[in-house]
Amino acid sequence: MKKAKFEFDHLSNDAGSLQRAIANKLVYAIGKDPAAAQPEDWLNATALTVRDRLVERWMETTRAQYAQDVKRVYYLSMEFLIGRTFTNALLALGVYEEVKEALAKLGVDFDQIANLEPDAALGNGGLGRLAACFLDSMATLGIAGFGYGIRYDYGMFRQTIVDGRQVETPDYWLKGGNPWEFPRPEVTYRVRFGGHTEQGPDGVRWVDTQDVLAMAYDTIIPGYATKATNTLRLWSAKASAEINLSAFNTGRYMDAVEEKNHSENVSRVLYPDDSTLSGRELRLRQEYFFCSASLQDLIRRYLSTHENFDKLADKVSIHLNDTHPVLAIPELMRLLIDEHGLAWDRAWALSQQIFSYTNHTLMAEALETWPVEMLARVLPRHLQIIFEINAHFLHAVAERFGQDNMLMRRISLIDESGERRVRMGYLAVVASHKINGVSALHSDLMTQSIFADFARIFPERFNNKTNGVTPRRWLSQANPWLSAAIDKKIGTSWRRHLDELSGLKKLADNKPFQKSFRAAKLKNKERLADWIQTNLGITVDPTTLFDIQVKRIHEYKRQLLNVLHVIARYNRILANPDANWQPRTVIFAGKAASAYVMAKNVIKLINDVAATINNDARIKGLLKVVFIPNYSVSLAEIIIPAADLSEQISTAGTEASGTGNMKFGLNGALTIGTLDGANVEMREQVGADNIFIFGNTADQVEALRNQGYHPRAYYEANAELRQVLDNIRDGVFSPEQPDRFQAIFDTLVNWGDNYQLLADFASYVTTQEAVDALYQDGDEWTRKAILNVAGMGAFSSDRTIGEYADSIWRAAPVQL
Ligand code: 26Q
Repeated sequence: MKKAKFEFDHLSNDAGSLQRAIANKLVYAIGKDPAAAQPEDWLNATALTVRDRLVERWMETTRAQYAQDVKRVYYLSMEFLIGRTFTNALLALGVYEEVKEALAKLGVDFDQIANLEPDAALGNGGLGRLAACFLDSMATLGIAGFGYGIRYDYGMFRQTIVDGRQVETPDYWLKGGNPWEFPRPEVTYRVRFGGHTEQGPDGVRWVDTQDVLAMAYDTIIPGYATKATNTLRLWSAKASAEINLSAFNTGRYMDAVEEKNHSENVSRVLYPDDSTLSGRELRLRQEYFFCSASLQDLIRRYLSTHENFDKLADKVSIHLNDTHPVLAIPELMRLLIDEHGLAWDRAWALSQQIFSYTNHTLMAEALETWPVEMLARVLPRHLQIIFEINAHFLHAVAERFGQDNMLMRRISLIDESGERRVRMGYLAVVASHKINGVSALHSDLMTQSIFADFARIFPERFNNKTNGVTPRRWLSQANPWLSAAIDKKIGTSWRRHLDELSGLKKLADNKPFQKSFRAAKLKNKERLADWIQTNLGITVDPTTLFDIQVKRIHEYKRQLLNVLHVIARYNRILANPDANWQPRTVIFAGKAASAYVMAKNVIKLINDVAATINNDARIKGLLKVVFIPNYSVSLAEIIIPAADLSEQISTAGTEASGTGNMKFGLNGALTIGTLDGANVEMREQVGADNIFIFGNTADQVEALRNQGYHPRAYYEANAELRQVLDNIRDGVFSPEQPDRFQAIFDTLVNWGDNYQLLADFASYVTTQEAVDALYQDGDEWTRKAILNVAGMGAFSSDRTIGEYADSIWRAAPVQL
């Protein structure tokens, strides 16, 4: 056959070419007359123009990956909390200034259209954002990494505050279209549910299933300052042909529409719980839906260039982001055995080399289990496979350690203590060759607590990979002022080599650098103050100390401890209004899971305390409290650079890592925090003198719990604490309903104070005094803030991904 002649334009990136390209897109792709174009149209036209410029690199990378037959890493995650793509793509391509200029020539305001882009909020919080940072780092390092997840129609709910309370509204993020994605209707897989299994002559058959189709949508993930790009492939549910045909043909038109809707519900909405689990069947179906489609897809890709499965484990790594994708394990076994005819032992050996698993929480209530009864109904073949894995595993353990029935009950993949349930974490551990925690402390505690038995059985599997964040989004993009000040001193390559920030250490005392560092911080605080003024109508003074806690609202994260300090400070100011107080603005933001009553109470309390203090003329602006609604990635990019003080105050032993802590440090905030998660390593990196550590250690927390913790004793012994708690109980912040916060009081004083707020209160308040004192010495504060930035080099997600690639995935970069 004659080779077809195929040529295409190589696209230019100068402002003039971009200007023409954007105008062309507006007319020919969007179909709008420039005279009638709305800002949204300009955004979409510009996004398509930018996307074109990513495609060439994308194809080149994909070809090189095939030509070099590199190992591919599949990062399976129910959540990818991407945020906005526009500015990030421009910076990755190095065309930010050019596009800005092109738009200016077209009479379009860059900032206006950039702010119109909706966040892709396909995640709850830390775990989902980590997945997004990892995609950025895999692409930047040239690792052939594929993200696989779900294209939810509705992302994380939008939070509004009505009367001080959280109200959730749906986030239909696709309403204006998504210019970044490529729909791939030809990449569609059948995902089966229900039915039953039959033992046939050549193996097990899974029959009488109800099927849903999974259709792929691809988004290009650009690497920073490299041609390497990767793919995020998200699955959307489509009704199968049978559903579309059978019922429609038999005249049951409305039934058919309903059935179609029902089957497409599987990718409808992100579950907004981040650690109280909803054991809903739809959630299980979501998990299986994307695992099955992803596994079918990656096997097809592998088989397109390999004749058999001999090299599967050399060419494929599958990483499980928490237990949410653990059904990928029995699904791989099913595909290899039932569809491709491999023997059990061979399929199992391959699986064990291919899977690795990250644990993100130790808290018992967040560990995923599914009722055996439900699995039997929804995924009967997978349940069989899980039982068989369990039988093999328990048998092997008995061979090695003897028949210890207590041990067997403890480590069985099936919890038999009540209604029988499958323990997804244990399944992940048994099937993976590597299991990691996300900070040194967390990885340590993991092998001492939830996986203690397994760490004795498989010690070589357990390891630590301390989390990191991408410096592109979290410093370069979010904080152009500080970035410019840093560039002037150490050059620009810290964006790819964050270690180079250590070059700022010697500048910590340098007066001109201190001055530019402070000027950048002030700019960021002014930007946030403007945002608050415009959007909330609250005036905050950018010269006050900005004390910020932003994260999901959770009892273990102890926003309530922060509130206790705020109230104590309020009382102190009232008692002594003319003392030399350091003025503070205390800022909160975060969403509560929609069914988490206590977390919602905390939001109401914060807002009631804010209303009381902000309207109390006696305070004379010495203290302000602001709750910023609808915390999101794009808001984080404005809030975090404005912080003087970062609140990382979880009960020691509960926050697996934290990543907000790193983002704040990178932007020149000092941390007040407990020795929890990655705070421990941050202290090592910045030096104990440059971080405010308070409270009990994880060991002390545990000891206190074991010896019997009595919160009421702290209440009785500490008059200031007692006053604060009595204020809450007596309705000082809720005079129209004095008993509104009785449950908060009881939780802390009478019902056990599970997260030991009262035990840490005194130490926290004393440490806050030290914060004030240091802030009064501006140069000394700035010196320490610089040392914090200088110490954040280790917390780049590039470092984290480098470690995963070397020691877990054994994946080398593609050569371009
Ligand atoms: C599971 C089943 C059903 C419904 C929801 C869930 C679910 C969803 C999300 C369970 C947990 C999550 C999210 C957990 C999470 O974000 N963990 C955080 O992960 C970060 C990245 O490693 C850490 O930095 C944080 O410390 C950890 O809390």
